[in-house]
Amino acid sequence: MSSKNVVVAGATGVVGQQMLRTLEDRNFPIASIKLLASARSVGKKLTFKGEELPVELLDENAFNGMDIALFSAGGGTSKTFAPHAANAGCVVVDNSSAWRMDPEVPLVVPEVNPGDIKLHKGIIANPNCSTIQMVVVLKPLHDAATIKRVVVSTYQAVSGAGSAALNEMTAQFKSVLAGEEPKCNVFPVPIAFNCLPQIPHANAFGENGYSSEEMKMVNETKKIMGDNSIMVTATTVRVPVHTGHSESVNVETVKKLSADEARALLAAAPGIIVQDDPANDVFPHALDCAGKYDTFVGRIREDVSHPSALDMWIVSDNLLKGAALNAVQIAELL
Ligand code: 25A
Ligand code: L14
Repeated sequence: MSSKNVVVAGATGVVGQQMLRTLEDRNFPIASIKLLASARSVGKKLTFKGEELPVELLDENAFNGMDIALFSAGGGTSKTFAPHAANAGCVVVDNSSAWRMDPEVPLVVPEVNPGDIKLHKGIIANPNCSTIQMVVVLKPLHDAATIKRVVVSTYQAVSGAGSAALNEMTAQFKSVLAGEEPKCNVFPVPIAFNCLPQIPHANAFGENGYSSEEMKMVNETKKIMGDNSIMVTATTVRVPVHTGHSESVNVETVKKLSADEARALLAAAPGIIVQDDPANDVFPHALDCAGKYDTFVGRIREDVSHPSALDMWIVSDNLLKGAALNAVQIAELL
């Protein structure tokens, strides 16, 4: 792979920071790197490979001469600036929801549909975090037994909502433990000592009663798996965890899979670690999965209420496989 001129747009954010660490850690071949953010961060310094680099302003001209742009600066920023980057000859890997369902834009998880990358016209979308870790596990099951329907409930970490949300949770825990009233700015109600069935935290719900996060899981799963017949229903919940999304997933298949068959299929699939020895209390936990690249699956069992369905527990780092790592893997394939 020849060295590339790489842009990280949104470099100061929680995902942008993980993009830098992932590019370093995987030794991505970099000729030059440019770190972009909004005006309030211009002049800040970030380190990359031991070097201090200045944060520059994300504007229309920032992409000239660059090869790959990793975007994680929110949907509005991507909508405005990704086309400028693409016109400047950059391939954009966009982590926001702005372009994911655009029929011209491939939506890629390298373990599932790497071939779709070739169809890009300058922008490739990185899927929603909860969807990525789920489809990594669904893919080998679908190939072996054809998935009919998926019922998922998520337990999503606060880091998904950005650094201001993490700071708010920490402050709320301290307040409550000190016997004071927790203050809310980011979340509408306290996230500390609570569960919020509302993601995102503002304007979450559509006319059908689903939140936009839930409908992302429904729609993005079909697009990534390349199969519109897969039925998905989701309930997405924010829990007071720092990093690592957990998911309870029920998968109904055309052909019956035993729990042992599913474990064998998943153990052989890329990007997955089966952690499933409940007799010895071995199954995935968010705390252990944070900072790791893999998707972890356990509690695999045959659904006692259905002749051909499995229940399982899927955990992965929402900032890595759910965001930064998946984007860097796409860049590696490019
Ligand atoms: O619109 P969406 O798609 O729903 O995305 C909304 C937010 O979700 C995060 C990301 O926040 C995004 O802004 N996000 C997106 N995809 C995600 C994923 N898969 C995801 N989170 C988890 N998983 P973030 O905090 O990770 O990163 C924000 C970055 O974007 C830069 N940015 C924002 N607007 C920009 C822009 N860059 C250029 N032009 C714009 N118009 C942002 O830079 C950051 O790098 P910044 O300079 O605005 O912020 C620098 C520091 O300021 C802190 N901060 C953020 N918001 C506030 C704030 N401080 C005070 N008040 C705030 N409201 C941040 O901590 C940041 O470090
Ligand atoms: O679609 O946990 O990538 O708030 C990023 C933020 C999904 C939700 C996305 C969060 C969103 C996520």
